[in-house]
Amino acid sequence: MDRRDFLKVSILGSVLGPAFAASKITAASQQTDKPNIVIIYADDIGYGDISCYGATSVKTPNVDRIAKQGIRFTSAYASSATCTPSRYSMLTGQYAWRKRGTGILRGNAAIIIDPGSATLPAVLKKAGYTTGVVGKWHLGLGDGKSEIDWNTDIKPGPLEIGFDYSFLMPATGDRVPCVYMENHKVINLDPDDPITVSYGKAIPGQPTGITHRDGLKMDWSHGHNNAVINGIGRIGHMKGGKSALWDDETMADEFVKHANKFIDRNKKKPFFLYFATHDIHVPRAPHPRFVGKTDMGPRGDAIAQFDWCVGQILDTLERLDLSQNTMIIVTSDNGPVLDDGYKDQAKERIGDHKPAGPFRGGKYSFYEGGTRMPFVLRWPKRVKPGTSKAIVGQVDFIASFAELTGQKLKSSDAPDSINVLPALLGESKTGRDHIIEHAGRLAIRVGNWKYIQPKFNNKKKTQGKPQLFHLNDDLGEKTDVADKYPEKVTELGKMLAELKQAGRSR
Ligand code: NG6
Ligand code: CA
Repeated sequence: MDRRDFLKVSILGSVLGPAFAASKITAASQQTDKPNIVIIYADDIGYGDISCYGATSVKTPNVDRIAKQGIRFTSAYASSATCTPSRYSMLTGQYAWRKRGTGILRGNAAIIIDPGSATLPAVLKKAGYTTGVVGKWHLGLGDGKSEIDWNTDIKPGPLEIGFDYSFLMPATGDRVPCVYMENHKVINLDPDDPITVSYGKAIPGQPTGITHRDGLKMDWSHGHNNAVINGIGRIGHMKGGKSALWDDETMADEFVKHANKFIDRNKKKPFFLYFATHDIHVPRAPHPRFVGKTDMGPRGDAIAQFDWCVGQILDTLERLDLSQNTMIIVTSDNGPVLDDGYKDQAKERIGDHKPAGPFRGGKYSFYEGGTRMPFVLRWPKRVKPGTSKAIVGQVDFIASFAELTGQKLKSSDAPDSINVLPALLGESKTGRDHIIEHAGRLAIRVGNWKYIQPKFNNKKKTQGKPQLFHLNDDLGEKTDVADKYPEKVTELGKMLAELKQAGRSR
């Protein structure tokens, strides 16, 4: 109800008295029909890292439980093969590659989502939801007019783009500042020990991963040799804020605690929770109780920890009797990576585990392994269990949930978000007819054809040829069939160019 409707209703209510009261009850019960929405967003978990998608070296019983009681999607996509652009696309409904400055952000970057725009939380808030984000942010903070001062209120941030509550890691686990923020503030900060952050020069007198390499509890393999926090080298320099520093080993517990509290506080009204885990991004330092849960070392153990987080949220929903009318989605922001900058044995101990499942590539890649994600959805009240091959994108959440909650989007809102609600609910076998994938270059999947742009040189001139794969016979994108189907190459190249040019997908 917008303000005008609200005024109309209140005026009518006072005139009509009891008759109106009855209709008010109907409206309220319709409200409760809106499902709660929980998106659990993993970091760097690949299609093959989850047991209901084929993993055997690690068990993910909680994600599997959602798959069993809901729908397991096999053609669901993140928009990009790295974190910031995938998250940007999911929350704005606009492909990140359409906007400059949406690549992997530094820890002190300004916010890249415009306050006041029709974001996923803003749309749901308008529909009457209480909205919260817990976990990894990595979408920037502050207006960029001046350096972020971590010792004062920091905004704009999530609260200015549609969230009612936030408990965050500002950027990534491997980037400073290594502190938690609640709403506008760094928590547990001692004013006498203020935080300084630098993504340029080292801060004199502070140990770094180079000067103090011998004492590190996890050595770095590339990058990650600036500030040393909790015995781990990070990207970026940081000084101060000792009492506010996080502990990597208890981070999953901390996020779960705040996600559960948010659910508990809002159990009586529809809520939207975006729960973005740190797992299984680097540095992988799971809690000791998960160490050794798999034979794959920290990367495998972090998957077990991730699954535990999912289980905790499921248990909370169950305990509060919210399971039936909560739509819960578990998916990931980009494909898998083994060595992402720390010597954590991910490569050495992988065994026969296939992190990207049957797909080629992983994080940073425009092949399917980069963006094709595990994606399970459960909403017992409405959705029948099954599997789905429908093509759906995380970028589609806004248009789909706007439809679900009776919100109208303006044509300029969420330009790449397509309403795939029938597919998400298992009521249609088809979702989108195409999706654009992004990792430096763009690729487009149309039906079972996949076209990958040629490489460009630094003058934006093509260098090399486009690639074409037929995913039906070649899920692993092993055989480039561009020479065999030149018309297809032309057709898909043209379609991609037109979609780029149009500035929108719908
Ligand atoms: C890279 C980092 C990598 C990771 C990534 C972002 C190095 C050498 N590599 O630049 O470790 O942090 O950025 O990952 O520093 S993402 O999942 O948040 O996109
Ligand atoms: Ca990621």
